[in-house]
Order: sequence, then C-alpha cells, then structure tokens
Amino acid sequence: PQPVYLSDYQPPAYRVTHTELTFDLDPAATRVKARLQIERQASVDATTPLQLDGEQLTLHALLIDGAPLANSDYQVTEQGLRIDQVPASFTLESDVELSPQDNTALEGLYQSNGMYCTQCEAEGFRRITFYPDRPDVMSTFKVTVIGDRQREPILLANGNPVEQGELPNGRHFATWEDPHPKPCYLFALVAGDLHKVEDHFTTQSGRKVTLQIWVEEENLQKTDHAMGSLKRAMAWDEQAYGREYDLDLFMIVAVNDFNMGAMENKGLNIFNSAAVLAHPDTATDNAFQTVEGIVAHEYFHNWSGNRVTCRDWFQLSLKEGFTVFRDQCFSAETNSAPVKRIQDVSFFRTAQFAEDAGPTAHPVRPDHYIEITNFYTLTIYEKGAEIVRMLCNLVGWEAFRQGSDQYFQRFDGQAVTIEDFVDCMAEASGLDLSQFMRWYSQAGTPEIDVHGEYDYAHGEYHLTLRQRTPATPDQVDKEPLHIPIAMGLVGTKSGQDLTLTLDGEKLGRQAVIHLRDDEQTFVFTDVAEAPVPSLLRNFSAPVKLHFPYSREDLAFLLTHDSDGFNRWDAGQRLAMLALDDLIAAHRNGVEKVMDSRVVEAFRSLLANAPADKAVLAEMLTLPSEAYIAEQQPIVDVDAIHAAREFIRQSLAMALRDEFMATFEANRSDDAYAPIPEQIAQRSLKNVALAYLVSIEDEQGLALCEAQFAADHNMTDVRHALTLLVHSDRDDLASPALKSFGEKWAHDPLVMDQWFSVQVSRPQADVIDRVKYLMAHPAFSLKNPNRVRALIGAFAQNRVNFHRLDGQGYALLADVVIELNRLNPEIAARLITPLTRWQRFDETRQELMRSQLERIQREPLSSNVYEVVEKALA
Ligand code: HT7
Ligand code: ZN
Repeated sequence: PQPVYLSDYQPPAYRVTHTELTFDLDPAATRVKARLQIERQASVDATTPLQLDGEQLTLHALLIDGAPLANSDYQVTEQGLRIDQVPASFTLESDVELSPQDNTALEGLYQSNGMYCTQCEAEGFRRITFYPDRPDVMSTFKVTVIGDRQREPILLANGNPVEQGELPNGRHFATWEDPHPKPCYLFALVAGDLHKVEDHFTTQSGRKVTLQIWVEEENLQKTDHAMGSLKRAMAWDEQAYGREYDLDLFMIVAVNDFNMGAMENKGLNIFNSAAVLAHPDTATDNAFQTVEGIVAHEYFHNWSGNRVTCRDWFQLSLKEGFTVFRDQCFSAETNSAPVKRIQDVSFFRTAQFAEDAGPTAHPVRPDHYIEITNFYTLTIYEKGAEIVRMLCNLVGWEAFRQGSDQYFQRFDGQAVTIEDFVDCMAEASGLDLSQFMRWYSQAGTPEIDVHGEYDYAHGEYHLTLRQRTPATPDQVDKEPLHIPIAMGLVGTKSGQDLTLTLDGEKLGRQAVIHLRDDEQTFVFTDVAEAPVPSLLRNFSAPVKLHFPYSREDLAFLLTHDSDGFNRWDAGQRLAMLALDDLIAAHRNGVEKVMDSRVVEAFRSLLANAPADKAVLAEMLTLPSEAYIAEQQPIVDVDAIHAAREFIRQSLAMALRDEFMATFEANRSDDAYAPIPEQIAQRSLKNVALAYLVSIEDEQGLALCEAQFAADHNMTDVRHALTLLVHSDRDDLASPALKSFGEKWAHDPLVMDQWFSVQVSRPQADVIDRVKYLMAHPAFSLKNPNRVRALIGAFAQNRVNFHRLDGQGYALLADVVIELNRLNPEIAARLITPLTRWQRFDETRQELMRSQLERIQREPLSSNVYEVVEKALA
C-alpha cells in the first residue's frame, strides 16, 4: 500500500452538483443506480480524464447523457473507474451491484441484525457507488430506497421525506431529499424493522423540529436519556455558539454492529447501540454520561463538520478537535465541571501521552497516511481538542465566539483547512498565532522542566521554564511551541493565592504566562511570602510538566490550591511519589513501607470533604496502573500492580472506619436518576466500598454482596460485581457472576459488561477465561462491541496481558490475524497494546515483537499493515 501525502493535495478536477441514487435492497445483490450531474472545473484542461473511486462493486451499466458507454470508453480497476473523455458538463448514470450481507468490515452498506445501514466516513461511499469519494466534493442528494415491505418497513435516508409508495412483489419505496450540499461521507441510509420515539424541539427562531430515535422494538424503553441529551445539546449550541438546527427532522438510529461510537450523517445520525441506549437497570452512570456526550458530539457536528467540513482528511482534526472541545464544554456545564476536566485529563495523560510516545505518534495534522481509518486517534480527537481549548483561552471566550461566528459564516457550505479556522481566531483577537500553528504539525508531548526560586531579600520569585519535545518517528528536530501556562503562587503562610506582578504589571491572583522560547525566566516581584507555585492550572496545555515538588509542597497544594484541578493533581503527584518508592522496593525485594503523608492527606480529605462529592471521589482514587506505567522509564507491570495494591490496602486498613462512614453516609434508596448529585454520591460511596473490599473486610464484603443483591441500579450492581470478581473470594464471585449472566443473557450490551468484568480481574486464570468466553454464545468476533468488551478489555488487563510466558500476546495476535480478514479497522485498533513493546523489559519486548512479526507474515489489510510496519520500524 502506498502513502497519501498532504503536499500532493489538488483540488478536484470535476465537481458533482447533484446526486440521485436508487437502492434496490437485497442482502446478497443490492443494486445501486446513480445519476450524477458532473461539471469540469473551469481551470481544468478538457483532456483531463474523470476518475471516480469505487471498490468491491460489480458494474452493470454506465451512460453519459443517456448514451451507454462502450467497454473501451472506460477502465475499471480495484480502486475505481476512469473515463478518458467526458464533456464539460454532463450526466453520468451507473448501475452497480454489491453484497451487504458479506460486508463484515462495516464500511459502506452492510447488514446488522438483518437491518441495512451505512458507514461512509471516511472512505466508505466508494463501496456504494462510483463517485469522487473526497470531502471537498459537495453535492445535493435525492435518494430512493426500495425494500421488502415486511422485512424493511422503515426506509430512511438523509434530509426530508418527499415521497413513498407501494411496488409490486411486496416491495415499497421511500424517497428522501437533502437540500444541503454535502460530501458523500455524510450520506446515510437505514432500512429495517425499526420503531421510533418522537419528540420536538423549537429552535430559537421558532421553528419546530421533529426529533426521532429509531431502535429495535425491545429497546424502546432505553431512549429517554438520549432524547433528553439531544434536546439539551440543541439548546446549548444555540446559547453557546448561536447555532440553530437547519432541517425539519433530526433522526438517530441505533445499530448493533458499528465500528466507532456514532456517525454525524446529515439529519440521520447512526449510532452504535452502546452510545445511545441507556436504562437505569442496564446502564451505569458512566454509560449515561457517555451517551449524553456522544449524542451532543454528533449533534454539534451539524455545524462543526457538516455545514463547514474538511477540505481533505489531513484536516480531520478541524472538525473532530473542535467538536470534542464543544462536547467537553457542554458536558462540563451539564455535569460537574471539575470532575469532567479531571476525567478527561486523566484519560488524556494516560492514553494520548502513550500514543504520542509510541511508534504510531503523528501530528494533529498528519502529513501522510496509508489508511485514513487508522488516524481516528486520540491525537486527532483529544489533542486536537486541547489545542482548540488553548486557542479559546489564549484569545478569550468573546474573541473565540466571534472567531467561531466568522468561521461558520465565511465558510458555510465549504470544505476548508485548519488555517481557515485559526485565521478566524487570529482576526477576531488580533493575536499573531503563527507560532501556535506548530501545535498542529509537530508530534510528541512537550516536556517542561521548571525551576523556581524565592528570593527573600528582594521579595521575588524566579520561575525558569525549559521546553523540549522528544523526537518522534519522522520528526527528529522539534521547534519551540507557544505554550500557555496558567499559574498561581500560593503563599505558604497565608495559604492564599498571592497577587502576581510581572514586569511591573499587576496580573491578579492567577495569570497565564506564555512560554515561547526554549528557555524563559519569569520574575515575579512584590512576593511577600515564600510561595509554592501552582502550575499548569486546569491543565492549560497538553504537556508534561516537571517541578521538584516535595511531599510537603504537594500536601500543602492538596489543601490550599484554589484551582480544583490542581488540588486533585497534587494528590496524584503525592501518590506517585509514594508509588515510585514502593515500585523500587518491590523490584529490590525490600520490605514495602507505606508513606504516612499519603495516609494523612487522605485522612484529611475524608475529614474535610470538599462540597463536590464527585471531586472527592476522584481525589480518593489512586492513579491507574496504566498511568503509573506511563511515568516509568521501563514498565514493570508486576511491581506497579504490587505497589498500587499495597498502597490501596494500606489506606484501607489505616482509614477503614472513615471509609465505612463514607459508605454509610452516601447510601441511598432514592429512585435512580443520572443526575450530577446522585452520580457524585454513588461514585463516592463506591470508591469507599472498593477500599473496604480490597482488604476483604468482612463487613465490607457483606455490604458489597448486599449491594449486588439489592439490584437497585446497574451502576451499583456492576460495581459490586466487579469488586467481588476482582477479589480472591471466588465463593462470593461465582454465584454473582452466574446470576448476572443468566439474568442478562438476552441483552448484548449488558453481557458486554459481564465479559469485561471477568477478563479484567488480576487473578491468573484470566487467559483461560478469555478463551472460554470466546466460545460463549453471546460472543461474536464479527461484532466490534463484543470484541472490545472481551479482547479489548483483556488487553488492558496489565498483569495478565503482559504475562511472562507470552500467552497474552499470542492470544491477542491470534485474534488480530482472524479479524484482519473480517474487520481490518477493528483489527488495526486492537494491535495498539503490542505496538508499545519498547516500553517493556527485554523479555517482554522479544515476546511482543515476535507476535508482531507473526502478524506481519500474514497477507494483511492496509490497516493492519500500516500499524505493524510502524511498530516494527
Ligand atoms: N466522525 C465520525 C467518525 C466515524 C468513523 C470513522 C471511521 C470508521 C468508522 C467511523 N464511524 C464514525 C465519528 C465522530 O467523530 O463523530
Ligand atoms: Zn466527531
């Protein structure tokens, strides 16, 4: 497979101004007739051939302006269709055949539980018809879907319904028209036995929009939360960005087999059922929040993505980074803002930092790729969102909003670039953002070494910052970035943020300093008392910041920092220092000793609990094994696990009564609601319960069993089940697992939880369990949710996946090899943990590499090929 380069971008030679499609659905032989109005660009030479993308299509007919083409007039290859001579303006008609039932890759038109659906982003439309499958070709669409009246009573496509009727042989049809020109990646079609819930939303200008959520009949009870989320998102986009919905109908369809979370097709969003269905009996608080976030994300794409789209796929973060930022702000406002930020950053620093440090690291705007679906990454999405967040903070909300208005207005109906977006922000703010643009082209996580010194004699605080970005594949030399660092100086006597004076200017108690050079020193004057610096508040830039905090400094910030995020971070840093000692002790075979400062910090947190219980729950949660691993030069999975367990159990023993009291104080029999106050209370109670169960406290275990048996809501049931299954008390775990499995055998999304809980336990029997569960009737390799729940969850089980006998790696490689044939996109994603082999000891490195080499010897899809090549380069 050959890479595509950003530098090779050429505007399209031919545009499609209008597209008419007729689908005659059949599982094995669907016929798609296309009628395209095509125009040559004025600047393009008349001899330029027409090239259309097309894959896995059988061509039955091809006509220009009604006249059939002879075989010698065109060439069909594996990639598409080429016609050497075409008029400047013409109608191209084609008739192709394809087989949705055999489409296990889930790109293009496929079947899920017998229902037809599509996934066209990024390049799936070429599996539906011959077309210029690129986002800068935008066309209006009219689509007719013909299906079996019994099997497919519902026939949906983008836009507005314009006609429907009966046909001979039990067939019927529906015609849809979308007045907004769109790239073909936003095309969608759904047909099947679906049922809807309907609601309405009145826009700020008074238009009534019909909202429909289409699901299988048994899921009708699980749509309330998605509908509520959609209405909240519509209102939020009006209030925060002045963006109103632009059709009379907005539809969401839930599909069981889906590669990602959801897809923002114009007027017809298609969702992974896991990202839309939620009911208190079956979904956890986390799942409710995920549904809300994804519904909002897809809705927000209507402007940031659909009305204004990407010129080419290198600009993917233009729509994804901006839309993730928008959905993060929305969720922060609807839930607890500090907790949302803590959870996002916690995930980011674990997973995106790891991606940025590994062999698949790439800039937020990559300059080449082999397979674009491999680039739907944490870097494009989450780091892209962090860049937009920095922009927003740099220019301030008012200018950001002005810039965003300008962007939507100026580029409405166009396919544009990241520069177009940043230029709007520069214009609105008057700031020079040219250095800032490096964030888009430079891969890797910048590291900042900070040195601080208090000069008692002059009442000055000197802060010296040095930035460096480590080399990444293809990018050895890095240039300094423009890094905004939000900070404060917390007085050690007063415990208060001190007023900051820099270069004679009073900045207030919090300021943003701008690091632009490799090294800069900032001298704060009039500093009346020795401070502890609170740096990178609210994670103001996606960097690793190193400051030699003492444990006393961290304990001080944990209680005194005015920035909630940094209070949490101080706790994490304090725990990390203790964990480092324990990891070293474990490796050296020395007795582990608990750091009493951590115990006292936790004791004081429990005694002087912050008002937001969800924040407290986060503060009481130790860094994950994955995060700890990220901090180690060479990952020692066993030492990390042992150290974390030791600290957890030491805290549980020292603070047993406090945890018990916290648990008791936060129990509730109130009817379940996924509202912030309840979620906070449940999470705090469940954190406390986890500590109690970690030491097999008899009373704690009894409470856990009772919580499971009470069956009050899935959050509590699943948490209790996890604690039992992850404990050594198989006598309690086995019956719980059995009853849960039997009760929910009919519900695939709940069975996914049942799979994940079992394969993430630390006990050594997990490999056998994975193999056993792969043969379970509820499991299928063809379903991405099942694969993620069982195989994906196992690969995150650090002690078992990284077993020294290499069985974990071999198991993953077996699955990747099989999935490579069925679903290359999912196969390529699944390899990720193996690609991180350089982070481990030599024995594991060897074992991981040998599995990558085994995969490499197979005939590979371009998706898997690209990832394995990079991993072994
Ligand atoms: N924009 C959507 C991307 C997407 C996708 C990409 C590749 C293969 C399958 C896919 N399903 C959805 C999702 C989003 O960011 O909103
Ligand atoms: Zn998106």
